[in-house]
Amino acid sequence: METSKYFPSVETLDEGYQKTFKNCDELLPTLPQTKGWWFGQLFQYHGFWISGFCIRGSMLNHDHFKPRSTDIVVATSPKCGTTWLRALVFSIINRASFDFSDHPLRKANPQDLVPFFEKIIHKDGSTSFVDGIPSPRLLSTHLPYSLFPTRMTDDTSACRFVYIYRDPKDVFVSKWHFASKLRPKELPPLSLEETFDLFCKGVSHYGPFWDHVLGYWKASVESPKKVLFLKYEDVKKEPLGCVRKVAEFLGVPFTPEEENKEIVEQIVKLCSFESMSNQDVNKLDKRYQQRPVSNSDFFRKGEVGDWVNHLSPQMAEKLDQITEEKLQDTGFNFH
Ligand code: PAP
Repeated sequence: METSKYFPSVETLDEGYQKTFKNCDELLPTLPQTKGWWFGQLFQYHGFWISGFCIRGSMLNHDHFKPRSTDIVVATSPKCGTTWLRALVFSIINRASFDFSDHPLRKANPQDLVPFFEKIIHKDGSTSFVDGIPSPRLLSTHLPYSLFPTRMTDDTSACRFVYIYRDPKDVFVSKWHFASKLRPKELPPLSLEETFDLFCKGVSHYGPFWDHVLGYWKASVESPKKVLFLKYEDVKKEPLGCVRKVAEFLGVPFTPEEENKEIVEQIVKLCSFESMSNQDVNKLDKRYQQRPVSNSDFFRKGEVGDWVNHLSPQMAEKLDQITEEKLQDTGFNFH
């Protein structure tokens, strides 16, 4: 079980926070558990496999986070395009503040500009850090939509979610590569076949993948002003149109003057895989960053359909079949 080791000074916190930590510490051992693909345990929490640390983040959110109407949440199931969407949303929102030749995205990884919500909500052991971020706050999450409190998801709160999903075959391959890199060398390597079976059973970080996607898709249908639902493959195919769509959804459409200055084109170029993966900051290794993950780990190929190089036709067929079954009668179609 993961304990309060992340919060060494928990006793010094307000009673309300202490209560949340205590509730979480009591809850975790009662949940079904399994080993994560790299390090740590995953717990089955409200139907999703999540680390203890992120469950605690979710509980802190539930009990203490004060959303603002200007909050923008970049939401994804892991490996669906989080890094890319963070970069796009950051550059859309801040387009008037920076020159493209000397842009923050040339000096910082998108995760430092659009922080990971389940993680930073722990910073300082309370929500004080996240409360102190100036508006509009740009946050990023892997939490399923159903885990957000109603004060963030009902139509009266104006905070917005931009979600991106991707072909599960490419998601699995990307996740397997990522996990293989992160996995401690003392452990046996992750077999592609065994990991594939886990993914198919929904046992992966924030899995089952399909339930995650469906949660946001339903929300986008019910509340189109609150949740924008994008597809990685569409953004690859038509990046300019997608960037305009995101800006419009966020209430900051491009003006004719901005269009004349080709701001949309510059955003797309800056955030492209080629540009981002070649920034020195994104070539950094974790040893220099004192982090468990290197910035460079978030850039592999950035292509559509790389699964053909890793999955057998039988595996691909199996995953497609699961996808079809999961989506049956939902009204949603991956294609
Ligand atoms: P996360 O959910 O763990 O934060 P995320 O950024 O979603 O990771 O996943 C990384 C994937 O996005 C990688 O895909 P691949 O393994 O299939 O190559 C990565 O290459 C891809 N990616 C990162 N940046 C971009 C980008 N600017 N454009 C397109 N794809 C990108």
